[in-house]
Amino acid sequence: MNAPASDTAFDHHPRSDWTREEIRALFALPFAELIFRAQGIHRANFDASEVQVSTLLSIKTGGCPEDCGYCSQSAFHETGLKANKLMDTESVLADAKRAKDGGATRFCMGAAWRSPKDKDLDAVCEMVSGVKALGLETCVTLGMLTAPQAARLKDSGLDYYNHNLDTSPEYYQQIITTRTYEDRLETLDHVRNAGIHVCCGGIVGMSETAEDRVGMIHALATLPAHPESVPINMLMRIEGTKLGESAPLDAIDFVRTIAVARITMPKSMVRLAAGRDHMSDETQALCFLAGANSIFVGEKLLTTANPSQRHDRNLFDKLGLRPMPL
Ligand code: SAM
Ligand code: DTB
Ligand code: SF4
Repeated sequence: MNAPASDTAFDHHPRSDWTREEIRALFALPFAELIFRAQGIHRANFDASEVQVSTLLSIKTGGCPEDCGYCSQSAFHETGLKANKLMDTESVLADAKRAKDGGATRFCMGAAWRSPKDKDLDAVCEMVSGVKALGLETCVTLGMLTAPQAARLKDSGLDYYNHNLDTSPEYYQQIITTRTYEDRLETLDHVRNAGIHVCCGGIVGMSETAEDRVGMIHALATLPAHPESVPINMLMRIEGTKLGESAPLDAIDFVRTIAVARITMPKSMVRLAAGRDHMSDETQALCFLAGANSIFVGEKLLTTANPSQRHDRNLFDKLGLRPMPL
């Protein structure tokens, strides 16, 4: 079938009833047509010169009991990564202050847990309150949550919870076996019901098929409400992980994924997340043209490299982009 002639550019209510056929047809558009539509929708909803800037910190690294095939931190993988205990609050706040001085408006803290223990959650809540008091937006990603845990995080001042669907429902079982797609949807429900903004996206470049990318965007765009933030990660290939030898995804296919996310979730922040360190400035420019309007800055993501601050400042200057104010 043809791509829908009018998408949601001027609709006030983003659609949550996208069909896979419609999403497949968007992916199949001629590239210029796809970018033109994504740009129109981006401009109808955002200032296209502004990019939201977040910084990541791994507050508890490695030794994770989950078997996510892409991850350096899974105990199932021999990646040479040193496992660490949960950081102390003071060091986390010092890092958050540096992130703020570096221009970030949101600080995202990640922990390599299946789900947080209540004692650990006490410490994370203290970190969240401290980061919030610095005048930053707060985000954490701690694995699966119960409803009471989500409520506690909300009370501590949490703005966003990151929990990704990662890929299509049908490819998922080949990537992760220790928790299900339904488990993830349940955590997302708890987060949403607690009144925390949802950050939920996925990874491409995991040797998935084009139809898996359709399925991933379909799953995200048909959630009960669109995630406020949609990170699209290009796989960081890590030696020793199950997916360490995956064939790289063509950059144009990556840009198409961003564009279809923008068109189907018009009011969400679409984040050009992991993978920028291996991307040319030209590919990143195409991602911004396709409607990406959020990035991670800082020289490290959780365990892997990200472009230098100097490189990113230069990129913003070249493209005439500005950090989005809070
Ligand atoms: N342990 C928590 C969890 O998985 O829910 C939080 C941290 S986890 C590292 C957060 C997300 O980062 C994953 O869901 C995945 O989408 C992304 N990610 C992890 N490793 C990656 C890699 N090598 N390349 C790209 N994205 C990755
Ligand atoms: C997300 O979607 N991407 C970020 C954040 N959420 C937590 C993580 C990217 C991790 C990349 C691999 C690493 O640095 O270990
Ligand atoms: Fe653990 Fe998260 Fe890595 Fe999966 S992605 S192995 S849950 S740290």
